[in-house]
Amino acid sequence: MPTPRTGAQIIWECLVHQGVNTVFGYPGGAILPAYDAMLDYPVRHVLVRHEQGASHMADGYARAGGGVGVAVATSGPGATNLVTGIATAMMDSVPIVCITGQVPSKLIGYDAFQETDITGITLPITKHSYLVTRVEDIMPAIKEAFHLAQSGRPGPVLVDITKDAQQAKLDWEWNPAPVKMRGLRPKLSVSKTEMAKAVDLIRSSKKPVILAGQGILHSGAMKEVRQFAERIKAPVAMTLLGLGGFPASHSLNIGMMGMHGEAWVNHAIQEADLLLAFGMRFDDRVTGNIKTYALNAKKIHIDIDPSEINKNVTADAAIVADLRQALKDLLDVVEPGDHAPWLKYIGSMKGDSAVRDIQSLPDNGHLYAPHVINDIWRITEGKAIVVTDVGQHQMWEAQYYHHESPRTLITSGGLGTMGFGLPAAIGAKLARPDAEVWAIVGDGGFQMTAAELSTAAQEGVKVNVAIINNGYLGMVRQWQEFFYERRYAATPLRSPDFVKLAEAHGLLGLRAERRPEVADIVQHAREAEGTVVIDFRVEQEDSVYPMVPAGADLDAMIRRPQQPPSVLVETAADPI
Ligand SMILES: Cc1cc2nc3c(=O)[nH]c(=O)nc-3n(C[C@H](O)[C@H](O)[C@H](O)COP(=O)(O)OP(=O)(O)OC[C@H]3O[C@@H](n4cnc5c(N)ncnc54)[C@H](O)[C@@H]3O)c2cc1C
Ligand SMILES: Cc1ncc(C[n+]2csc(CCOP(=O)(O)OP(=O)(O)O)c2C)c(N)n1
Ligand SMILES: [Mg+2]
Repeated sequence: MPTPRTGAQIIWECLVHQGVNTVFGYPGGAILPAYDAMLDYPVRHVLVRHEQGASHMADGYARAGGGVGVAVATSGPGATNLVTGIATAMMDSVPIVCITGQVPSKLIGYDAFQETDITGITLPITKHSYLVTRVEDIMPAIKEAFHLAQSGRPGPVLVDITKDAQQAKLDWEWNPAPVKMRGLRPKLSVSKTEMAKAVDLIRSSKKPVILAGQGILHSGAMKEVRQFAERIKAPVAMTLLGLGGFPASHSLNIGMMGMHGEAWVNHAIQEADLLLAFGMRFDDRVTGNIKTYALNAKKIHIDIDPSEINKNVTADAAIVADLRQALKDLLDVVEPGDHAPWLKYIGSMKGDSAVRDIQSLPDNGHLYAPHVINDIWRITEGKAIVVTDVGQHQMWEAQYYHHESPRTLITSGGLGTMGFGLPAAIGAKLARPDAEVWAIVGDGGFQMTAAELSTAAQEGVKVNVAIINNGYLGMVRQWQEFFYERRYAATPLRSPDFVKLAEAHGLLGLRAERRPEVADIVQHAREAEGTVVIDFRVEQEDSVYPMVPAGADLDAMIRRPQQPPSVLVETAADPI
């Protein structure tokens, strides 16, 4: 039965029908009708301290929980503050829906107070955006937004709703019919010709490498990837965003590829005769110099987005499909394989992996970031959801926290957004309240959105924040060390007393400066109630190794010097 509703009420009716029970936002004039109506609906509103926090929280919520995250903001500055989070979600294909208030429709185009063309601004960083000026268009726009955000390759959608549309009334009822959109007809059938080509390439390959990307998580293809890898006995290399899509402890998992990937993985890729790209997009951090990338290898590319095929790397067999479905089809026809000599060869490049276990190295009085991260991994038994910020600590996390299951590493890969870590961790915890959530952040990135500590305190959300405090914008300092003759322009960083900062928020603040202190402090944080901030004072000028300099050949890596002052070595048998 149609019932009288305001546009503001329709917004919440639609969100509740979409299964939304938590939103992240900040009020203001143009969205006030919606905020007023919100009080009558069973939705938890998390009041952020800056709208960037809302879009990152919605992002972390979606990545951790596998659903859609929702951010709400007012017009003008509220909407523009969402932009960095929207771009972050776009680059990493994360489904979020952002709802913004807009000035009354009659004022659009008159430079009204807090008017900004947010649909125009976000055009290139959303899958789609709507400007809704009539109350009757609110439901179709919100329904389509949720559909688009999750369908095919996921991504962010923005719905900008004028104040008068929120205030107008309508006799309204929910339309449960599925969304049908003209122009959105993804052709997702696995081509028989391409399948046959793929099967031939797999059969004749002696040195295959599976490149496991984030598409595995999106399609829920963990089981199929595992079955496939075990069937053909091929090594599996991970992208940063694919970590967790294939268990770190699996004997076929050889580790991360790319700029800061494992040396043996990059060598294996360069020497492979077949690459099987599963839901990954050959980012430049993954390929290095594209002209010399895996020249000996044929490529099979499975991706749901046809625009990814032949974008960076030419495919010899291309399957445009949901990865899980494609692998199911392949598993029906692919014969068992055996690549023992190839696996042995990669193993020999890897050397004695115990050397990489930094816990077995003697304590030289210095605290290194890998020690901290390795201890967090060990103490949480690899079961925590770890959300990182961007920089050196992010790469060390990828190297030293071993992810066994999907959606346990949440990190900004494509945009590399500093400030992502803390708010995304708060979002992740709200999506997965039973999970232990750690934010591993740098001293620089943490300060970009540290105000969200206040959100965590007000909302009673527990995340453990490990600040890898090296006194530098470390990753930039590393580039200055390697490529700019150690001219540290604008990278030394003074920070507030992080313990006192935590205490100012009514939160527990802890500090560790020596290696033996780490384990107890990590345990203390886990057991404490509420969000805990730990200031880990680590070695200031350590660097992330290996490193493929930007644009260099994938196997032209800078390696960790084996001599003091560094006690960390990569492997006993490094060839270079
Ligand atoms: C400081 C820094 C350093 C970095 N160093 C590295 C590094 O050393 N190594 C590294 O790997 N990355 C690194 N990155 C991350 C890098 O920039 C990319 O974000 C990452 O490599 C992308 O991984 P991806 O292709 O798996 O994921 P995405 O970029 O998310 O691509 C996923 C692909 O899967 C497809 N897809 C989505 N859903 C499905 C589905 N259902 N079925 C099939 N396909 C689907 C999408 O269309 C897309 O093409 C770094 C980032 C930063 C900030
Ligand atoms: C918003 C934003 N600004 C600038 C950069 C460039 N950048 C990448 S890493 C980095 C340094 C990060 O420093 P910190 O947070 O202390 O982490 P660390 O590298 O020291 O672990 C900078 C400035 C970025 N990625 N994002
Ligand atoms: Mg730093």
